[in-house]
Amino acid sequence: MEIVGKEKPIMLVGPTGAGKSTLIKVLNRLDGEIKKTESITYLPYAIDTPGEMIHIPFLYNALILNSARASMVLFLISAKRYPRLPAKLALALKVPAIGIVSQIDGAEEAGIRRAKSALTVAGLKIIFNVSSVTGEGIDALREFIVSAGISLGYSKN
Ligand SMILES: Nc1nc2c(ncn2[C@@H]2O[C@H](COP(=O)(O)OP(=O)(O)OP(=O)(O)O)[C@@H](O)[C@H]2O)c(=O)[nH]1
Ligand SMILES: [Mg+2]
Repeated sequence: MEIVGKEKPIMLVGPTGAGKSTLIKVLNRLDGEIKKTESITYLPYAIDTPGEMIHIPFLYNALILNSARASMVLFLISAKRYPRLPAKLALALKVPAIGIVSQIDGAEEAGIRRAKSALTVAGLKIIFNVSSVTGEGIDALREFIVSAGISLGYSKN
């Protein structure tokens, strides 16, 4: 598989278990085992971050500074957990950010609404609903990223 994309990659942030590492694989049509992300990880096609970047306020500064190395930040909140993000955090970033309500498969409507509301509080205006398991919403998200001029590391076939 050819890895394309020479420009800055996307960066994923959000609480532990929101499905960031899984979504990176799915967006890029990659297989492989997913382990808990322990530190900021620079992949050729994305910057993966550990949930701790959101859980530990001491790390917000590192998050904001590192966002400058990305072309776009994806904020993930699971529809299946009680989400919480710092108010207006997305507005402090150096690059555009979008919200992702993740894990919508089998989630209740109320969970999806709650996650969306948490993303709105964090300052996100464009929000996608996705499931990395069923693939729902993934094509629309991929199209949005590519139409913003950002390459993903997947082959077209
Ligand atoms: N049902 C469902 N489960 C998912 C989905 N995406 C990820 N998961 C599961 O959720 C768990 C956490 O996924 P990860 O991708 O490791 O989450 P993460 O956000 O990278 O977590 P950290 O690395 O700890 O910050 C794994 O067991 C995944 O299989 C989804 O769309 N639907
Ligand atoms: Mg991870």
